[in-house]
Amino acid sequence: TIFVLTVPKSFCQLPKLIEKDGHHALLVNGKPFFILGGQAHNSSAWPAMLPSVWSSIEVMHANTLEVPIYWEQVEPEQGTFDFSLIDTLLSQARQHNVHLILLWFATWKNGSNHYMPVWMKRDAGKYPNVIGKDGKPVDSPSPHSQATLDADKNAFVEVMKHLKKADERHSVIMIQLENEPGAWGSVRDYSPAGQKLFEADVPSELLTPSLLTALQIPAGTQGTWQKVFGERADEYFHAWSVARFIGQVAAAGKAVYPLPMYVNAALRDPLTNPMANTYESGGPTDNVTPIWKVAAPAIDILAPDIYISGSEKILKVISLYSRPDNALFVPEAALNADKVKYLSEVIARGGIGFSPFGIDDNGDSSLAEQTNEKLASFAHEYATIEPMMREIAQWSFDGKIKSVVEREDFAPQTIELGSWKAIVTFGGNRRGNAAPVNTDPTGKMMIVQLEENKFILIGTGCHITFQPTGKNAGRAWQYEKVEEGKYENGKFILRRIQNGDETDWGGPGFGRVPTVLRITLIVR
Ligand code: N0T
Repeated sequence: TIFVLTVPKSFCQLPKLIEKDGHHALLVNGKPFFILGGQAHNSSAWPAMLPSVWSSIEVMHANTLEVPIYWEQVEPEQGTFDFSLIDTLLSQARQHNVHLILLWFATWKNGSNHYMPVWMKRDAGKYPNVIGKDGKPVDSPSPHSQATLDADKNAFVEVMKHLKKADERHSVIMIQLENEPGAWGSVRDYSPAGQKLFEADVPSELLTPSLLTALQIPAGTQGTWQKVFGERADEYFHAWSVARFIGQVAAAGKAVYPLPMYVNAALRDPLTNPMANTYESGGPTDNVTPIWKVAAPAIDILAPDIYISGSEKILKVISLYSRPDNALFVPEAALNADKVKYLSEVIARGGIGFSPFGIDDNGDSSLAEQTNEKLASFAHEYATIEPMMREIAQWSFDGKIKSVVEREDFAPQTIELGSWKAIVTFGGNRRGNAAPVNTDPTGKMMIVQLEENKFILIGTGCHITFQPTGKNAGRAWQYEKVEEGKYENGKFILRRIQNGDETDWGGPGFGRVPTVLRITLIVR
């Protein structure tokens, strides 16, 4: 007997990004997919470290592992390539039924050249660093070296060739180019090569009316960097140079194997418009994303790494990076409980994924328990969302989801839902009566509007009630049904109906572990 194994066509579809009405989706096997991610520590992509990485992925209920691949390991000698680590990652990802995002730690890692192969580090003349204003070398690679660009491009193309062959099942759904590129310690490259370019005229690609508008420069301005961009000239020049470099690496890789690609940003303060000597200069910070879009069209997404605190700042970052031309993706967030609520916000904004950083025990097994504790709050969210991830990704893409997060003042918040207004009050107890306020503002509520009067709610640390508005304003109302349950294979599975004390005292309550409710309302 001959068995013919038919692989469904969707299985072979390349991961792809799409956009509709400012909402984005990452298609995996042809359908919107939301990345419930976890990122390994920097030095954990070694076979001996991977058991802890996978154990954390399991504990978290993550569907995607973000993991570095190292240029120094991939090309130990110039032109000699070692893909053993990539193959190990691919086979283990399949075993664990988890997707991968590979992080190409190459010319830039946090603004430095530390992942360049030794043969490059030994030849600083050929692969130079940035020179600071004081004439001294800075610990950051120069974006103006053709030799460095050629070497990075060449190695990355080999990686993508290998992936194309070795990953027909598309375990790898996206690639991060470099890591937090830019420079700490100098706003730009003052080397003779850099200086010459800086003193030349701004390239015409950068002087389009739409870009000048985005950068708030009067239309028609032209001339040198200094003349066109004034006090921002140094930073914009570095952003242009770094983005051009990485854009060419990405384009070369995509020509071989066109996976979605992104670059991550070490953020600047999103509220005070500080100068670039106070943050990493040249990376895709919020003020230079328009430059990056023009300089590096092969980069699909500019993505914020969220280590800052405070809801005002973080919500601002989320809105700055979710734009019709930029899918919102948070590839790194500090692994602590106060970041968890923003997962809902990213989903509600039509984003494509979220991932805390540093999920494994980092080579110290005595930290395993502590690590699991830190993972717990993400684990509760992921465990709730994971079985309904495909539905959530579709609703998010369709713009059906709204979210509020608890602020530092613990104040109630409202969500407009057409002929209903939802009022969310924060407090840690399930019961409406005598609910204490949360000790930390970790509460949040996400609402999916399925129909005019029918909603899916996922929340923690809050209560919700409704008010008829618009055409229903002033009418009496009540719950038709408050169903608690979960999604499985696209169907809502009822656990119980909430009524009586569970709904009468200030509305249904949500504890520390997220609950999924399906609520239907009626007016009388
Ligand atoms: C992140 C991580 C890892 C004045 C830090 C954050 C990761 C990288 N960098 O653990 O190194 O690979 O992307 C930089 C945060 C800078 C904060 C500066 C505050």
